[in-house]
Amino acid sequence: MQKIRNIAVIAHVDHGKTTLVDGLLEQSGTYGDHEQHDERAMDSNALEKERGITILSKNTAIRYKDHKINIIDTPGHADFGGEVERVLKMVDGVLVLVDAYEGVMPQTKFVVKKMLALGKKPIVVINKIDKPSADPERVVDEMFDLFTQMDATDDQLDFPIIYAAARDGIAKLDMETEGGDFQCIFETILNEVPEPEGSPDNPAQAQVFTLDYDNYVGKIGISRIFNGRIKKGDQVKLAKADGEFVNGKVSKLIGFHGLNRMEIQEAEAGDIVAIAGMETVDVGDTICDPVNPVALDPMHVEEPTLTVVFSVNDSPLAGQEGKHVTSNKIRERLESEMTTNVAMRYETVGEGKFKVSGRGELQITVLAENMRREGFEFGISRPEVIVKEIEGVKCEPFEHLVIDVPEELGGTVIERLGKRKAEMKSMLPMGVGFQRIEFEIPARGLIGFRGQFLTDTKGEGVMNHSFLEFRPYSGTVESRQYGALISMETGTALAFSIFNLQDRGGMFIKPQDKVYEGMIIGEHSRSNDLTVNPIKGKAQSNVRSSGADDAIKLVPPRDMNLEKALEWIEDDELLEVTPLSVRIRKRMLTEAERKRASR
Ligand SMILES: Nc1nc2c(ncn2[C@@H]2O[C@H](COP(=O)(O)OP(=O)(O)OP(=O)(O)O)[C@@H](O)[C@H]2O)c(=O)[nH]1
Ligand SMILES: [Mg+2]
Repeated sequence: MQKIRNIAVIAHVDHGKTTLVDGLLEQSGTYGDHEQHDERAMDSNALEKERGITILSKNTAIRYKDHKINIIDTPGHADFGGEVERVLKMVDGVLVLVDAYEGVMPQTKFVVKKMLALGKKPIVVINKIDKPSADPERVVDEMFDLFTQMDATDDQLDFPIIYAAARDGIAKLDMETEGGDFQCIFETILNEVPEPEGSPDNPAQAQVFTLDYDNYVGKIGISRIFNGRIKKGDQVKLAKADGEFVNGKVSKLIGFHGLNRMEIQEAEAGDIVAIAGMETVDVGDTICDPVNPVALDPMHVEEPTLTVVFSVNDSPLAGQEGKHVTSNKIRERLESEMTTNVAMRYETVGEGKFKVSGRGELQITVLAENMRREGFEFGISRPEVIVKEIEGVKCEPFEHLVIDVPEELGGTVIERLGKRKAEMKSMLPMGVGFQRIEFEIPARGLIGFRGQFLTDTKGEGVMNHSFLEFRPYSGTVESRQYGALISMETGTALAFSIFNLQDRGGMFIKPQDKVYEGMIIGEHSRSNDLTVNPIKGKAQSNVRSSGADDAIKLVPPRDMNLEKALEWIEDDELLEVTPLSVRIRKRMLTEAERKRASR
């Protein structure tokens, strides 16, 4: 029988998980001699590379001495937290990373809580000790406190600590050691992480924790084998969440090694492999022995907390930039997304309208961003939190929010958040001249807050939040303070008009941009909406209509990317997303319609 260790790497966003996995691959000699690989090699899809964040958890395997170590890299962003919880069930130990300066952050708490509750053995890695502001001792204390608060068992509390600068390939067991490499991480994994339970001689049981799709073999379930053996060609029974058993056949078995996947003939208890051949496979299903099928405990899938409506683009510019624009195409695309993405749901809510639910704005914008890259054009409405009734009480999602701000700005931010129904929980000095303030806030109050926060703190503030729980509805929260500047005309924006409108607020457009009646071209500096004309040229004579008109000095437009725009819009507004543009518009395009509706 193979000697195996299964671990997950968990942490708050950006604390260095994927970078650490790079080092584990590198220093175990897993890469072939001439194998090319990027930095943060596990962040393999285009959006992940571009944004420098992990969106999907991914697994790899390395060899160290006579052991195989299966490693699952997880996303740190709160929107993908549900994924972490599933991954944790598949492993026997975890590397919990924490930034040596930032310390315990909201998602650190979230993942530690889940990990402790599932009884996993933690190894704490204090990462980024190279940072000049690093304070590893303080962070170790924070971790102890956190573990204690969260009722860690004595064994869990007795966690080994590794100090690392993952980016530089350095790791050591105490801060006094000079240099140091990842040997100590490998050794700690072998010594501390329990070997997998279960036996290859029992009837087969493997549980699916991630889905993948391949054009040739179809749906693939990445699974941990808890018992027995699975061979290519095996007849199996698939135990579904509802208790039903479905017959299936293993058409292909895929093993992992470094960045490669290869076909294998057989795998046994303890290992993590990809299994193809079952079109109906879902996350949480157990692939069982056909004669003696016993399902494993179903997996808890986190419920969505946020919804938006995707709709067919019906703006005057519809169909000009994208290739997939119809309701059918959008529905098919959403349908296919939901077959592999268990954290999201969708339903048809009207002609060409689809309600898409997920864990947060990032999760929804990642889907939207992927769609526009594939050539889709569509509208998106303002995000709404999901309100649900619990024991007869109307409840909404609450978040744990942590902000780091320059001391002198703390007051401003506290006041702003107060209006959004946030409750302050603690305030501590943090590094030189900074404060860390923690809040609990309805998720609703956070929608649109980030833009405001960055303006208030001149970009110096850092905010992080993660889902806490559903709590009783907290009443109205303050929303956007400023009105919209709305175009009254359809045509091409001119530098001359933009110049004249600059005093009215911040512009979202530049000269030569196409505009239409009802499109929002900027944020008004007052609270009401204002209808304006962005296409008016200077009366007659010498105005050159292009932006090259050098007599005119224009403030650069505010960059309203998908995320910012989605945070910004109100209920009576929509985003128009195409492969080339993100435009903001009023749902009702003419002023007459809007007036009528507001009466
Ligand atoms: N100074 C310093 N920076 C590091 C270290 N390790 C990682 N980083 C940097 O931290 C940033 C985030 O690293 P990632 O490995 O993507 O972090 P992550 O935890 O995988 O992030 P998510 O998957 O998005 O949650 C990158 O810019 C890394 O280069 C380190 O030891 N020291
Ligand atoms: Mg990562």
